[in-house]
Amino acid sequence: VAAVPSSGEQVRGAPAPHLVFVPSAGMGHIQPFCRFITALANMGVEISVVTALPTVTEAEADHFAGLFAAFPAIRRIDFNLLPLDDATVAETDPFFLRWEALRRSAHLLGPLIAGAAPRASAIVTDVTLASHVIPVAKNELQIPCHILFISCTTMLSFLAYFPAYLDSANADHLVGDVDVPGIGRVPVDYPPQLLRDPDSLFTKQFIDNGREIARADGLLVNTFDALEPEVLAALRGGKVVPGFPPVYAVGLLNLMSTTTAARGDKVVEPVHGASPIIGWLGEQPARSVVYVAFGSRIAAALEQIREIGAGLEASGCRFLWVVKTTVVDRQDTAELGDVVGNGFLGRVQGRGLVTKEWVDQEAVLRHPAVGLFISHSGWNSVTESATHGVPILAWPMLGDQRLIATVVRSGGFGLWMEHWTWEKEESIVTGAEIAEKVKEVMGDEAISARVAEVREEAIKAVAPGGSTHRSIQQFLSTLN
Ligand code: UDP
Ligand code: G50
Repeated sequence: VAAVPSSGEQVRGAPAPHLVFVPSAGMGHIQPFCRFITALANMGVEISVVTALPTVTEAEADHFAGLFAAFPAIRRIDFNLLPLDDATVAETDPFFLRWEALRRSAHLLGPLIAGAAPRASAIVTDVTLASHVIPVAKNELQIPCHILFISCTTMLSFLAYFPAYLDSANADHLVGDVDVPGIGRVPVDYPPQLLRDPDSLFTKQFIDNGREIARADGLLVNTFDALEPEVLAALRGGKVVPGFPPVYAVGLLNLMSTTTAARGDKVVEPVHGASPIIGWLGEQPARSVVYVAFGSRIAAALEQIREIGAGLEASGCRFLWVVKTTVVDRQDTAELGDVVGNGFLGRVQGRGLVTKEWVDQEAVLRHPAVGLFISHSGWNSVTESATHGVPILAWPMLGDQRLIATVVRSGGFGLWMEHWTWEKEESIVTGAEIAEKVKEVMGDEAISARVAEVREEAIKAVAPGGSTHRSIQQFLSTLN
């Protein structure tokens, strides 16, 4: 058994374990993978990363390039994907299509990973690829396979239980509320809505992955014990799925990657040029700015974009607003002024900053001028906000985002506007309502106090002796 490094110390005297990472697609998946890899590399773990190039988006490409530039010792294993056949053309989401291409090419991973030197100790892959990568690891390579789970533990429990739900409901898709043992009732409109469609590619992948994760050697979740204590206990106690594999709470990964760098032999921090956005934030009073962003892959409807603009304007608050009009960044050719509408940029000049560019979201949330985050509640966004003590106004749209919003609500560190949806045209949220909510939450002391507590708990978890730190050591101690 290899020596277990304590945080920030390189493994000395014993051969370091060699982990082969097989990430999936989408920044919400790539970002936590890069962070976990950074944390482990800072601890002296040997790492290879299987990369399928070109990536779907520019943001993903930039991110991988940054990782390999910061850690020349990390090996890149190029993965040439097989083309998708016609049967999948009905699907339009570029990320689901990439997941499918990775899944259908997974049998090619065996020889690629068998050729890695030193011999791989284990594979760490993404949940979207679980049903295809776990068999390669276990049957063909005979090495352990772990899943780095990039969403919340509530989502993981739902995923793990979903196949049993289908069996008990005698259904092949989501048909009603789901009673997840040990967790409670999940209303039918909280899980990914695509699960109501038995023919969607997403549903097929989700069911296969849900079944197969029970055969993983471990689930590494981007959370920490004090953030989701009950759900973690239920999952670990076998209440959700009997005999479920070990669940390691290894988050929050944004904190893990930076704290290990600070303590490690190699200090690797991303290098950012002087950013005009951070410069502007520096001129604003503490806690005065509302940050508005809906992740890396959601394009809001034009009409809704205009209402958000009206709401921010009417709130009287300072704001930083990231506007996205396309799912894939490479396709974005719109003019910002046209998107936000007539004279908006001129009217809010000085008080509001609007951009279509990729922003360094962590740097924004870390900035003392930011007092509120209006977010789609992607798990990375939520955990980044909590880490920096910024309250969240959750406006989930699709996928896992509503289940994540339940975590924000039950954790008390933000508000979930449950009737704010994005699905139907008649449900456009008006600027007046947005303005009113923004003003209300900006002054909510209970939420501010609670998010400050969560931040403290998160910092404790990643410190030496903290729950995350111990979980990572436990995980590493299983490798040889
Ligand atoms: N992100 C960023 N700048 C942007 C948009 C997104 O840094 O302009 C990062 C964000 O900090 C987060 C990730 O991209 O780490 C998005 O993941 P999340 O789970 O929040 O949402 P998704 O994009 O998967 O919907
Ligand atoms: C991305 C997305 C929609 C979505 C999710 C995304 C999740 C995460 C968990 O990450 O729910 C998950 C996704 C797919 C799968 C298994 C688990 O097959 O755009 O819902």
